[in-house]
Amino acid sequence: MAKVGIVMGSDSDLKVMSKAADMLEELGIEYELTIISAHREPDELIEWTRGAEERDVKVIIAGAGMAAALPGAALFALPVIGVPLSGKNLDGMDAVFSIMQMPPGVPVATVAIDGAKNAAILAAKILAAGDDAILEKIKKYTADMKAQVVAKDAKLKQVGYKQYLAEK
Ligand code: RP5
Repeated sequence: MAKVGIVMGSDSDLKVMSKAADMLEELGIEYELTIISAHREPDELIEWTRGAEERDVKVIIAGAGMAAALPGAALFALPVIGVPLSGKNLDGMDAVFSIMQMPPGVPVATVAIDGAKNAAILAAKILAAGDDAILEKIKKYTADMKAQVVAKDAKLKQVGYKQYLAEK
């Protein structure tokens, strides 16, 4: 079965990157979760990426902070989504620029800083192009999201902003 490969540079990234796993579980999409540091174990990263296609990984979500290196991106023929992670000193700006500024010919779809949930939804949308069941789940997720905002607005109008905030 088609799956998403989630890879991150350190276990210190796991708290944020687990949100991608949560979202994929909610959509019923298989995934694998791996820690490989591009800087500390480049050979392992290359091996993992080379084997991804054989393992039926159709999209990779790569999360990294600081000088976020995604050298494996060039080895994977299918889409790669990068999640820049907020580091300790530069609040993730370092990782954003590292991940966004891939050289011509090596595209990486970059989501927001710590945007692991959106990375999972984007991965699901990529899979949905060839999978009607996933497409229906995404449509339902989007409709549910809208319904939640509509309900919040109705409550705001009903109880007023002071009561609304007091209950929040
Ligand atoms: C990056 O360096 C990792 O993705 C992580 O965000 C950052 C710090 O790693 P640790 O020192 O916490 O292992 O490669």
